[in-house]
Amino acid sequence: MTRLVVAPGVVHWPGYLPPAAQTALVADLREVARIAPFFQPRMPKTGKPFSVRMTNCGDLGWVSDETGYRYQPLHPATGAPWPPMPAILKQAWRDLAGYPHPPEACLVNFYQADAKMGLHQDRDEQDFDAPVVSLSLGDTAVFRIGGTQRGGKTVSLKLASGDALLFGGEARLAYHGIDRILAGSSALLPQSGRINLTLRRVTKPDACASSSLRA
Ligand code: MD3
Ligand code: FE
Repeated sequence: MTRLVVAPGVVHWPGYLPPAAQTALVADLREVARIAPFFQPRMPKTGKPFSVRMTNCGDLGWVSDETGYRYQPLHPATGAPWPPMPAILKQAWRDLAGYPHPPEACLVNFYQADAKMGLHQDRDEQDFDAPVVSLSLGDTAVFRIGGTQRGGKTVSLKLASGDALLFGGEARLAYHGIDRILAGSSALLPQSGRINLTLRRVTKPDACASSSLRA
C-alpha cells in the first residue's frame, strides 16, 4: 500500500479502498441515508445554506444552523439517533488512525458537481490529540490544505475514489477545503458527485479507560 507523507501530520493512501469495498461502502451509506436523511446545513448567524449536503453515523453527528456548529446525538430533522458506523469505517480507523480509542462521529459530506467547501479549521471537537481520517468516494476532488494560520501558504491535492487521508499532530488544526469537484471523473455513484467521510473522535477519552494501570 502506497503511503505518501504530504506535509507534517498529513498522510495520503491513494486507493486505500479497493473497488469492491467502495461499492460495499456505498451500499452501507444508502442504508445510513435511509435512517438519517441528508440535510442541508446552514451557516451560523446568517443561515446561508451550505452547497454540501450532510448526514452522520456513529454516536455523535456534526450539525450547523443559525445557532452554531455542534456535535449532537440526534438527527436535526428526524430527532432519531444517528445510525451505527458501518464495519468498513471502523476497520479503516483501526488500520490508519494510530489512536487507541474508537471514533465517535462520522460526518458524511455529499458534493454535487458545483459544490465546494471554503477553507476552514475543524475545531468543534474536544480531543485534538486524536487524528481525523477521511475517505473519498466517487468523483475526484481538488483539496487544498495550508497551515494553522489563515492566509498562509497552501498546497492542493487531488482526492480520488477510494483514497484515504490522515490529519494528525500539527496538521489537526490546519486550514483546509475543497476547491472543486471534477464532475464525471468516477462512475461509482449512479448520479455522479462525491462523498467524503470524516471519522472523528469528539470527546476526550475517559482517563480510566486509557490508563495503562488498569487491572
Ligand atoms: C484537515 N471535509 O468535513 S476531508 C470536513 O472533502 C471537511 O469533505 C472535506 O473538511 C471534504 O470538515 C475535506 C479532509 C479533511 C477533513 C478533516 C480535517 C482534512 C482535515 C481536519 C483537520 C485537518
Ligand atoms: Fe474540515
